[in-house]
Amino acid sequence: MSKKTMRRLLVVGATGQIGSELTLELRKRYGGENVVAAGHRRKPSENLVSTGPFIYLDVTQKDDVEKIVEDYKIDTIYQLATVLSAVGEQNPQLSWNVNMIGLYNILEVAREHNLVRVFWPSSIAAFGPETPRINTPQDTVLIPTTMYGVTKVAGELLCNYYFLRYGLDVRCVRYPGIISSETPPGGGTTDYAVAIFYEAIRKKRYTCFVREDTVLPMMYMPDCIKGAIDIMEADPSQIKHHVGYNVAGVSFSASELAAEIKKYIPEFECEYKPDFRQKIADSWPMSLDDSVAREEWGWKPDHDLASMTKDMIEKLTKRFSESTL
Ligand code: AKB
Repeated sequence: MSKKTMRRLLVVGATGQIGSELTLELRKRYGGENVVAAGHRRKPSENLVSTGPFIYLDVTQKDDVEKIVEDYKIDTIYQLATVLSAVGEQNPQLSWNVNMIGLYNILEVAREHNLVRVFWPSSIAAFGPETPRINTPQDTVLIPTTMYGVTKVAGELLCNYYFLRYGLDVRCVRYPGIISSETPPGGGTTDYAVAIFYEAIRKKRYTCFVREDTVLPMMYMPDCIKGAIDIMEADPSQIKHHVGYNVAGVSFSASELAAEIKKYIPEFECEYKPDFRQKIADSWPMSLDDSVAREEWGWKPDHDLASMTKDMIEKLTKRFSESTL
């Protein structure tokens, strides 16, 4: 840990898929009052509101970001507010504004207020069709063809610039698709791998928007949270890349996931009707080489396809049975 330690944390995008679970985990570690949750569009869960401060924030408004940092004496920010790939292709201007202006505001406020550390997730969307798709290296071609991907590459470069120019300790990982049972993602290409569980349990059928042979890198939420916390708690001497670290979880095709779910729900039927998201998926890696993250700060995922599927089915089945009581 550096001489400056993280004490007062702000999670921007706290009502989103990753933010909602990361905030609760951070509150367990650092204390509820010390972790301020900021959300924008989605209504916060009861849990998020009852375990610590919650505030509405539009990350594109720098003055509002600054006010929270000053009011709550924030020293560390997790910036998770983003417009994902599929929605970003429907509204590229919105994607640029939220993703780039939002990140720029966070970095500027962090610089001006001399914050200890910033976390910002890049994504496999930073890669493009010219990138090697199997075991994609850490340092490789970054020419994405989606606006979301463009904002991820530009964001990585911006974070690196703030580190080199201002010494801001900003840390990034390139997340694969994230699979989780608490808060659904919204507007991503990898969302099929979450929706398939909800539909398999509720309707025993799912129409998948990518082809059955589409292989993408994915990660289960507990590994995603672990990655965010481990990289932020690593000693600064361990962090040599201030652009995104590749972090791999598990890679599988859509039909392999459907087959794994069928082991628990034998009557489950999946059909495949690829739409515009297929082209996005085809431009992304199938698997990642995350050896640099493993070597530098000890990254190691815990979940594979089998353990993730079992846990997802158990958690969602329990939740749905409780909500129909
Ligand atoms: C998306 O599908 O847009 C995201 C991502 C891979 O960053 N889940």
